[in-house]
Parts: sequence; structure tokens; C-alpha cells
Amino acid sequence: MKKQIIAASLTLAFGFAHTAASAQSAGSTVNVICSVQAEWCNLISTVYAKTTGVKINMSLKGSGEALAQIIAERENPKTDVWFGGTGDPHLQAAEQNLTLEYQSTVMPQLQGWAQQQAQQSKFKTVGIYSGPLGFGYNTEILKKKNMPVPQTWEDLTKPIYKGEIQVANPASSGTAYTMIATLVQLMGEDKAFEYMKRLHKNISQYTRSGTGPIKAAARGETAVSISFIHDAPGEAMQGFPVLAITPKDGTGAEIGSMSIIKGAKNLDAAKKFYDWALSASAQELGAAAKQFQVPANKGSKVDSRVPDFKKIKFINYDYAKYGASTERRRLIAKWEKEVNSLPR
Ligand code: S7P
Repeated sequence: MKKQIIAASLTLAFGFAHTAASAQSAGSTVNVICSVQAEWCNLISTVYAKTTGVKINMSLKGSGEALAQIIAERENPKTDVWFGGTGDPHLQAAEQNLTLEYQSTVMPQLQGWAQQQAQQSKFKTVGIYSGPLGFGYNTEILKKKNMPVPQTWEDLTKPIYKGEIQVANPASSGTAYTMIATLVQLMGEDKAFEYMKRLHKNISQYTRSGTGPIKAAARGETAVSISFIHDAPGEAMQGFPVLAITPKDGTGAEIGSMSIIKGAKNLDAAKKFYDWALSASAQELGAAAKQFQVPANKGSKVDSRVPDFKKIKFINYDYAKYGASTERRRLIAKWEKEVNSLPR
């Protein structure tokens, strides 16, 4: 099966023969922090190396952890490209001048939201996928415990879900920060914090990584997770009884992003990889690796398991405001002080 995926992906990437020659001349290694799930990161590595001859040194890190590493390496960057992860920390990196302005020739092929992410950061980052925030749930546990599928944010605070919900910790996770920013925009800040205090009573665990809670729901370690819903089909394809839903009262979406690191030691190679990663064929590798975000390239085929944005009630997420360092730091510190410090 794995061989079939790689073979199909190599066919997908065949159109890059031309890029291959120029990538080889650009340098034979590129150092990438990859913030999507391991299967997608590994597929990118294999396909890119096979089609271009360029080796990727790949390190896997969630969005929050990736940003911390890039800040720590500021004086002597060991990373060339940061691929994937929620958009807010990429915007924060751009604002702190940690990433490099670069306008790919592929830019006109991208969806409006992906280009907007680039324009907003003065081209120091770019959108590579998008996906909605919602709830994952284990169908067998809900049935066994006679719990309904939560339909709204308010439902999650009901006593029936006490100790049955997992979400990540916003101090380490871009996914969890997306939740805070979504709630603040949906309810207003005071009501959102009052809501998160009530939700806190039902949380069994705040995980380090944003994908931890849906994996826990899939494996029956928790009944419900607050997660990006595009992560559910991949878990279900492994045979786990997990589904996902978006709240009826409205939700936010991430704009997963990609940035070139300022001071990248392999700059030419970084730019080649960046152009390749934005291309229609490379963007289809996500679905080939069972990751079902909406691809940024308008020419990419959209898998039927990708959430249908037309059926979801979205807030008008202000990416510029909530991606700003001061706002992000302020909201996370407030959450630590007013929510996470409370007993459960
Ligand atoms: O690949 C799945 C996904 O949900 O994980 C990314 C991100 O690394 C999550 O990071 P955190 O651990 O910081 O929450 C998302 O961008 C992506 O959709």
C-alpha cells in the first residue's frame, strides 16, 4: 500500500522533471521543519528526493514548538523552510522578522485566502492549506455512555461531558490558540473567557500537540476532542470509530502556512522547495498521505473527504489581528491565568 502511494505520488510529481534539474544545481540539501502529520512529511521527503535528487533533512514539530525553535535559532538558523502548521505562528514569525520575503511565481495559482496570508505578512509566509476547527468524537464511546453528539460550543459545557473532552494547550499548540481566537471572535472576549472557564471543568487533559486529542478520541482514550476536523478521516481510514462535526453556532479555520527562514543557509534550495510545495501536484500529496485539508493551489484535485466549506458556518476570522504577537501572547497569558489555573 505504502509503495502504491509513493508510486502514485511519483507519477503526480512527474511534472517536476524540469524543476529537478534546476533544484540539483541549487544545492543538494534543504532543512525543513514539517508541522503537518508524519505521513505527509515523510511522503514529501521521499517524493521530493526521488524527483529532484535534493535531500530533505526533515524535523517534525507542531506549530507552537516550531515557532519556539525558530526563535531560539534566530542568530544561527539551522532551518531553511518551515512547512505547514497553523498560520498564526507563521504570521508571528513574519512580524518578528524571522522569515524571508519571497514571492513565488506560483502565487497566482493559489486560492484567495492563501494569497491574502502572503500579502498580510508582506510575503514572509504563504497559505498552503486550510481546514475548519470542530469536534472529533468516538462513536462507540458516545453510544456506550449514551452521550449525544455535541452540536454547539455550549453543548461541550454540559455535565454529561465532564472529564470526556480533550483539547491541546494553547501555550504549545497552534490548534488550541485557533480555538481561543475563534471563541473570542464568536462570543466577544468576556463571554469567551467565561465560556472557557465552564468548558475547563469538562476537560480531562490539555495535550501538548494539537493532533493529540483527535488521536485520543479515535483510540477510545477520550469521547470528544476539539480538533481540526480534516484530521478525522485519516484516523477513520485506520479503522478507528471516529467522526467529526463543526459547531452549528459557527467556527474558525486555520490557514496552514509555509515560510522561508531568514538567514537560511541553503537559500536557493529553499526557494525551489517552496515553489514545488505550492504546485498543484505537490499539494495533492496531502490527500495521498490521508490528510484532508483544502489545498491552496486552485489546480489541485480536491479529495471527496476534504470538508465542504460551503456546508460550514464560519466566523469572519481576522487573521491579521489574531496572528499578531502581542495579541497572541496576551490571550494565551490570560488563558493561563484565568482558565488553566482553575481547579477542575
Ligand atoms: O496535520 C494536521 C494538523 O492538524 O496539524 C497541524 C499543526 O501542526 C498542529 O500544530 P499544533 O500542535 O501546534 O496545534 C495543523 O496545521 C494541521 O492541519
